[in-house]
Amino acid sequence: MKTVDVCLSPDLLHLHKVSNKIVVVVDILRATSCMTTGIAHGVNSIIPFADMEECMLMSAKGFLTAGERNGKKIDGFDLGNSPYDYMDEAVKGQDVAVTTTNGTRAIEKSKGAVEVVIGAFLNISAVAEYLRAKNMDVLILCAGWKGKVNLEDSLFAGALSEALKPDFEHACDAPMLAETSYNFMKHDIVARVQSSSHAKRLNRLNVHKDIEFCLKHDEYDVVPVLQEGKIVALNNQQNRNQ
Ligand code: 3SL
Repeated sequence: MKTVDVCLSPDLLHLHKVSNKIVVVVDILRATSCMTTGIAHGVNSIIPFADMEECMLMSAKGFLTAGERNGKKIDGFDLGNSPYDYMDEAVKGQDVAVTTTNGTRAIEKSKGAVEVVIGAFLNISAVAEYLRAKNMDVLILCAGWKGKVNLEDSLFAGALSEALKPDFEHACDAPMLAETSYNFMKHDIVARVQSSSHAKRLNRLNVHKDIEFCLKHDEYDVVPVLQEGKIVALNNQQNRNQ
């Protein structure tokens, strides 16, 4: 039987073998929610950069630049790291270079995987359907915050692990832990996440509406995947059933 595992922080990724797995990267607040929103709203491609300077250089190549450090939009960049930035008509059809504090770093670290999928509550059912159709073990990698575990990514890991039942078995105890947390909190998930450390950080920066939006389930039916370093939509039925 296929297995699902959860890595609660990129700093724990060395404990996992990814070369034979699909890695689902998640940064609910807000990197992978932004990427999912962008792809759903017709962004052509999104290139993730761990390094801010490298990302900035993409501007000269015709890319829009996007991202944050410690939650704040980077000076000189075209977009910040709000899903609402990616809903703008002007972003449709564009290529975006993005760098964020944790999310793009987690993607960078996943590059040895067979496939890297971008997960969020916004597209959780589409991602689950895609994973069920594949004959491959799955690792859900939580971006966390600077190496530390966070609530919202762990809750997503539990929700996705739960959604993969009964086709997958747990590779270790982390999926069970995450599922139990999700099932305990899912009925008032917005209130629960509002008390998380990163929601408090965002609220201090006057970022309020993003939090509720990023916790919406199944807003979009897209599966963003990393292909040759670019995040693009894998959204036709033929590809999903491969
Ligand atoms: O850490 C990240 O990758 C970001 O998503 C953090 S923030 O929500 O934009 O502050």
